[in-house]
Amino acid sequence: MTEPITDADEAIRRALLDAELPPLLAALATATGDPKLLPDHLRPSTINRLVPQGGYSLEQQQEARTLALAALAGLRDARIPAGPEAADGGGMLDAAVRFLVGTAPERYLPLLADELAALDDPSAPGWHKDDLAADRPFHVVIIGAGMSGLLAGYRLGQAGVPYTIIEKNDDVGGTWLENTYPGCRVDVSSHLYNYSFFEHDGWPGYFSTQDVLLDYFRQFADRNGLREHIRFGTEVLAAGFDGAARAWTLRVRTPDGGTELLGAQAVISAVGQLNRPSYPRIDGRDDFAGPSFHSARWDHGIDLRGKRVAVIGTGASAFQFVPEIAGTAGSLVIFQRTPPWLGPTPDYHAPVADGLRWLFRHVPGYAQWYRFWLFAGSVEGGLPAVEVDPAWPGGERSVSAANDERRALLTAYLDHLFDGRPDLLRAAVPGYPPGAKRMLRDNGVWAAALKRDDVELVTDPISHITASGIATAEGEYEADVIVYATGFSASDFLIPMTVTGRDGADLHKRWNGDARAYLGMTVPGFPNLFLMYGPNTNIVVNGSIIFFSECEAHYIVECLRALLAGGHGALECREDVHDAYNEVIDAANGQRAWGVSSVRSWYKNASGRVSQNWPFTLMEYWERTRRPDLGDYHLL
Ligand code: N01
Repeated sequence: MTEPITDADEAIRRALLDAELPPLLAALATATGDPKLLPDHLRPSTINRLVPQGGYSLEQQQEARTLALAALAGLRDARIPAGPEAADGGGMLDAAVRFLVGTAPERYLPLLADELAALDDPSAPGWHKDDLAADRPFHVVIIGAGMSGLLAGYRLGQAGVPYTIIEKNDDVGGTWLENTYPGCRVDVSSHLYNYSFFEHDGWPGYFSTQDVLLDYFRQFADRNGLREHIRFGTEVLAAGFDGAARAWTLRVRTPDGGTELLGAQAVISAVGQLNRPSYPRIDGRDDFAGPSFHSARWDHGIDLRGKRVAVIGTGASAFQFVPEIAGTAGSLVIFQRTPPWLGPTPDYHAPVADGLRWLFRHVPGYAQWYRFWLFAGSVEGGLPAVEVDPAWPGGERSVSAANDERRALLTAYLDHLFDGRPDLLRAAVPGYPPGAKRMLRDNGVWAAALKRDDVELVTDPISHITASGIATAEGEYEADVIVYATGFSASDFLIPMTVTGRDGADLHKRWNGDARAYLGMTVPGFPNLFLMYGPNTNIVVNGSIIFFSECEAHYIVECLRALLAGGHGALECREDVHDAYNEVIDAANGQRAWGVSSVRSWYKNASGRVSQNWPFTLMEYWERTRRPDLGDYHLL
């Protein structure tokens, strides 16, 4: 609920300096019903989030603030009481949507309408098991209580389908529980990186830190009674499908070290992609005499003060913790194999501005419109800049004119960051196209850390690890502590579980290191097994991964509805449907910067196939996951 406005004009004027203006006008128009708040000449010229304020000129910004001030003063003087979150005064909703996203393709409108109504939870199951198959025993086991698993449990609860979540850790949160390294935070806007239907009271920062996100997921679990369905400290070792019983049996390791068998009619794997630490295969790794640990298993018991710390890797994790420990450690030596592209993000570490917070609290629906605005810009996000132009002669520099333009901008940013340090600049400019590897958000702290006298960047390849440090062909770098910031075994889906499907088929043998699924969720031969954040469902330049989880949870629950309503035992993806789908995915990934570049990245598996990334817009996945087409499945 919003709070009534009591502030004087001057205070409102100050708050407006922090406003994101286009969605503010939309919110005020729907709150007041006044169409004059949506004049044609203040329509944003773009929904691209890289362009501030929808492309408003300074004059347009000034005019938008003047209009907003008058509307806010009007709300105050009329003593409009605290209202519902998304008011639609005077039926302005459609006009406001078109005002904001008029530049978006018409096809996006249904998705955007859904998004705007998110707090009403349009994706909630519109059915209940009691109404479809009250007496049919049907229990679902969900593996993992991270962001996806909690969501799956919540949705099943809404549909009245009994479920148990098996979680190897002692708490919820998944990746946000396990990654506690200094400086850990998300690189998607806080106001987008959340469940669309579960609002936060007020995100403290534009990009949330790990503790804030962990708290959010804990609150989600607590407020929705999810914990009583979770068995903590329990790990799924194996899952097998019994074709006669049309049921799964899972073997789990219990907290006391014993094992137990659990039955389920369906299994949802929500084990994540980026959670099994990957340690590099470097000779002598076991010889190191001092302490060493992986960034995702940060050893807070080791005091880094005054120590010589060696860091291997310069991906997203190192990028966040290096600036935090530089200056605490006695010295830092960072081993870089491939530099990341850096996306300038001045507010990366900034708290949400006071004025913006004030507006969220006082303008009915503004938080929703703000989220909607971020979302609209992320449906395509950076995709157009990573699409390959086959006629473009860019080689490993760039994949299209737009990509080359991005390269020039990002290189200019690096020039600026490393001004006066040609040695660091040489090491910092990537030799691959922007988007081929994960780009990192940057506000300058990485370059500032590298420029310190007590920090050294080494680009010579590591030859081996010794008892006292790390050796390259040029010599040895002595260290007291080694931190492996070497990422995750992202393409090892569902490892180390054994998963046996119909007729004894082994999932890992089927995949042979090259995991594929239909819509990232279902696999031929494995009836009633659903994967969340499965193969080719990772997005890297557009949007929040939580959007994908919401699409997946919706689709899976709709599959279960079809089973219960139709009296079917199980559904199993058709091989031809699966294969045709994967051909489309592979062809499209081959037309993205990450597919054509030869650079190493966690987007690809050992065979070089892009097994992680979704190559299209959010729209395509949303459309494909609204309702299962039962023709895609064998019904058992
Ligand atoms: O892992 P990475 P990460 N010798 O795989 C290097 C998410 N995430 O944990 O590039 C030397 O990106 C490797 O070098 P190279 C996010 O999606 C998000 O940092 O392969 N170096 C690379 O530099 C992210 O993309 C957030 O040549 C070796 C590094 O180790 C993903 O998780 C924060 C090596 C690994 O980088 C993974 O990020 C953190 C070797 N033998 C993580 N082996 C945010 O939201 C590997 N490397 C901000």
